[in-house]
Amino acid sequence: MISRIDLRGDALPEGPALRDLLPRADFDVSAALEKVRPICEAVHHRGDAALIDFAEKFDGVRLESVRVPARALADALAALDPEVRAALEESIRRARLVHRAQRRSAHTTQVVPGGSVTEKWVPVERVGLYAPGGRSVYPSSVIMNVVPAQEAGVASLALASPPQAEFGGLPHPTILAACALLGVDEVYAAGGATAVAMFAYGTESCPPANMVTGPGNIWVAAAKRYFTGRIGIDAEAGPTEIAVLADDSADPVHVASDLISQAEHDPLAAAVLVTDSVELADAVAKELEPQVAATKHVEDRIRPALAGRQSAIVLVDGIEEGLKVVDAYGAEHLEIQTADAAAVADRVKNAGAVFVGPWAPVSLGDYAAGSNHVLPTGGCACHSSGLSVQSFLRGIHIVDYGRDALAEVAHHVVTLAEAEDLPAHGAAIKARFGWKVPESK
Ligand code: HSO
Ligand code: ZN
Repeated sequence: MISRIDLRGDALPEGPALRDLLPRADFDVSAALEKVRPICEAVHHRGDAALIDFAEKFDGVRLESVRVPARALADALAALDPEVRAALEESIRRARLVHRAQRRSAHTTQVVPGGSVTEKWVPVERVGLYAPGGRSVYPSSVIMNVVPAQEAGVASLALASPPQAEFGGLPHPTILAACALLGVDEVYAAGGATAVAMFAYGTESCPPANMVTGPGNIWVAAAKRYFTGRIGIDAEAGPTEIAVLADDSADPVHVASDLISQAEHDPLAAAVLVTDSVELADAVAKELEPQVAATKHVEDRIRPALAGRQSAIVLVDGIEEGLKVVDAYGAEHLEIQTADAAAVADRVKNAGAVFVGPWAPVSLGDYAAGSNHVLPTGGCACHSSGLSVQSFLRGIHIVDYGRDALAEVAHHVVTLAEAEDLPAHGAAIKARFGWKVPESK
């Protein structure tokens, strides 16, 4: 069901050459870009009317309005299963604890007497959050997007999720209930690229947003790319990934169940085990069969995900080599199931999130560790972080210099302006000192 890549024996290649040996899904956002362009432009030109037409075409339901009435949110919360409600509340509580601690306060550096630079952190004013519908109705993702934005102090938060024909054109009730629990009352029934376009351009019923975040399929990723530069985005989320770095101390039953847990998301989901133990590799491969057979979503997602070219068991000579492999891969989620897992985890450089030891499976992080589950995929963990309070803040430098402080450095500024052939830059300094460069102290 899952292929094997044997990297034992020879020394591992470095950097990109190593990455090329590792499995990864095809997720070609640029090809999808051309398809979303007309959709985005239709929303630009026809606003709500285009959203309503697209809902009819893609979701099979004619909407009266794209804005979800407040009543529908209250009804969804009232109808929510009390156990689901309690679990969502606990998830929110833990996420708030972790994200609140990420807040940043302003910091002033006194560069010289009378000359300072303050970095202050200002939340993005208005954010549009996207929650997928269809196969992935995840109230947990609503929490993971809303909590950091709220903790960052974003004043205006709106959420969009596809209209569902079976719920009379409203987004899925659990999404609405999660919004109600989080205090998000501005919700729209719009899906995929149309929702991103709605937030980017604004329509009659939805004011434009400065930033759009949230997971989604390739169309959502393509729409985010289409608007990059016009609005802020979190990331172009690709299919979910789990990598497990394990030695012979790992329990194959746990490793197999964790690989399957993320394969459950999508036929393109990636499940990668990196191990120096052939015994563990054999045991996990064997264990996958009965566990897969016993679960749901088998033929449509799990089997194709595990059998796909994006998943594999990678054999390495030792945990040292394993660390090189997982760093080259840069997984969205990385589990360390080795002896002394904390020490190994400490050495990881590239991963969206690291899960340490046998009691921290990715499923915990998906719902209730307090960590965020919107994480970089497709190797983007090598340069990007998961969603956090920081994602919704802008750092602004406040430059405050008095006369003496400017005079002290004026000579250097004028010198650099001349070196760059920008005499008017230098003149802006000289003008303040009777058109002369003040003597440096
Ligand atoms: N593992 C997914 C998030 C998720 N899991 C939502 C369950 N629900 C991507 O990190
Ligand atoms: Zn998940």
